Amino acid sequence: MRCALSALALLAVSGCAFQPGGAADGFGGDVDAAVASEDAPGTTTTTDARAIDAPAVPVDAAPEEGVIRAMPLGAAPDLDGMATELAGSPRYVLDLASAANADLVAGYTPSMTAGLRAGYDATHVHLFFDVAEAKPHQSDSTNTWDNDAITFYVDGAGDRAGAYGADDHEVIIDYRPVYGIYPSTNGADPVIDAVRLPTTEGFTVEVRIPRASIGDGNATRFGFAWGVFDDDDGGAYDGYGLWWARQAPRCATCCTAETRAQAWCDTTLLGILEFN
Ligand SMILES: [Ca+2]
Ligand SMILES: [Ca+2]
Ligand SMILES: [Ca+2]
Ligand SMILES: [Ca+2]
Repeated sequence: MRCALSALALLAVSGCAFQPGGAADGFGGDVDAAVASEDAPGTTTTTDARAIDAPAVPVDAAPEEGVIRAMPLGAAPDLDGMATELAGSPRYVLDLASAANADLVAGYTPSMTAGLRAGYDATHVHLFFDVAEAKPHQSDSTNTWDNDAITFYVDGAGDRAGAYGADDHEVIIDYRPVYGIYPSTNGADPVIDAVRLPTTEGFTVEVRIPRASIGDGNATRFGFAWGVFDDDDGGAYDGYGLWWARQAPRCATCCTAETRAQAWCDTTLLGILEFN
């Protein structure tokens, strides 16, 4: 199980938006889940014949293992829990039944799937997570990672050097919604502005991060990984896993509090997020 870290979590007010330094949107309530369940659009177009749902900006690079490709936003950014402005972004799919570096407790039946779309504009990186599970969402715990949650990891320098440096951060946003950035002692945190929206299938989390708060502020390719935590019965989490974990020599001195290497203490596991 994950070691306890001091949380830098900020509790949202009764609404579903949480914006440190800004006003909450107060956006919440059930919405149609179409946004959370729609298929990823096609990602390449090489002939004159184009599908009518082709993205406005075709991905110009072939899929690359472990790489999340962020697309230019296709509409004005609106932090509302809906993926409208990310309609042209590939949707990367994670199923806890087949997740990388999975940590599933005894007796847990994998029962959470999720998707991620990424986009960017002149000032921000946008991340859109859609989570689906049939069971009620758990949000009873103080630790973000012990609730139903999405998580992502940012290595702003893109060095994936192992030990968490000032440019390396773990972010967890849970269902309450509360977020934490870990470790709470290193460097300047990325600025998180996010909304969690319930859907009929689960929930979405839409995040935007000022590009100026990632690495040196000019990164268009940086270390990145993402995953989910599933808690199905209260208390500690029951399932955790990553979309992808890099195969690389691990940092021998990084995760001494864990039973094995984990993305929150060893950045050699991270993949990449790259602007298209
Ligand atoms: Ca949106
Ligand atoms: Ca780093
Ligand atoms: Ca759950
Ligand atoms: Ca549990």
